[in-house]
Amino acid sequence: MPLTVHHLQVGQSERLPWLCEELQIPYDLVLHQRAPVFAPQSIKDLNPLGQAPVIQDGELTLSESAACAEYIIHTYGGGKLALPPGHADYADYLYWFHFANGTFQPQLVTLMQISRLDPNNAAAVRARDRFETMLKFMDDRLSKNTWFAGNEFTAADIMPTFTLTTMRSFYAYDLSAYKWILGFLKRATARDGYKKARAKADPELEMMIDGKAPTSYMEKLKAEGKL
Ligand SMILES: N[C@@H](CCC(=O)N[C@@H](CS)C(=O)NCC(=O)O)C(=O)O
Repeated sequence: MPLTVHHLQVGQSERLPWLCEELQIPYDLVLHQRAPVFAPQSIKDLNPLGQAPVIQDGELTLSESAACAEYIIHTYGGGKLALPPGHADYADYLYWFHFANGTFQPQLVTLMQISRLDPNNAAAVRARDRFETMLKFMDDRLSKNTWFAGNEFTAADIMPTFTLTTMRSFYAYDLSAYKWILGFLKRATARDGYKKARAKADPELEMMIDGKAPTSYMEKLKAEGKL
C-alpha cells in the first residue's frame, strides 16, 4: 500500500502533497473538507486531536506537519530537500524548518484569536507587534538568501509557505511592506511541484501571493450562508 496523505482543504496539510510532488514519490491523496470551519469526523477518526495533516503508511498513522515531512523525506525521499549534518547550511536548515511551526504559525494563531476578541487590547497589540517583527526577520533573511536555508530549495521553504499564503484566508494580513517575502512566494509557488500539488489538493483556492490581504475564508462562508 503506498503512502497516503490526508489533506484538510484550505489548511496546513497542503505542505505534504507539495513535498511529495517535489520529491516525485508516489502517494495517495485523500481530500477532507472543512465542516464548515473545523475538521470533519473523517479527520477526527484518524487523529484524536482532530487536526490535519495525517499520513498513513502501512500500519503507521502519523500527524504533525513537521513530523510527517521528516518521515516522508527520510523514508521515501532519500533525504532530498533536507540538508544533512556537515552541510554548511545545516543549522540554518534546521532553524528555518522548525521556526515555521514552532514559532511563526503559533504566533499568527495567537494574534488571530486575541484579535477576534478585541483587536485593540494590549495583548492583541503586542501579538501584532511580535508577528510583524517575525515578518521583518524573514524578509531580512530572504534579502540575503534565495531560499530560507541558503542557496538550495528545501523543506524549510515548504514549511512556512502555508502561513504566508493560505493562512491569510483566516487572518487577512497584508504583506505589501515585505518585498523579499513576496519575491520568495513568487519563486516558491512557480515551482512545478507546487503547481501540481495545488491542482490536486486545492484546485479552487485563490493564490495568495500578493501583498494585499486576500478575502477571508470566513467572509466567504458568511456570504454563502454557511456560518
Ligand atoms: N501542529 C499541528 C497543527 C495542525 C492543525 O492545526 N491543523 C489544522 C489545519 S490548518 C486543522 O486540522 N484544523 C482543524 C480543526 O482544528 O478542527 C501540525 O503542524 O500538524
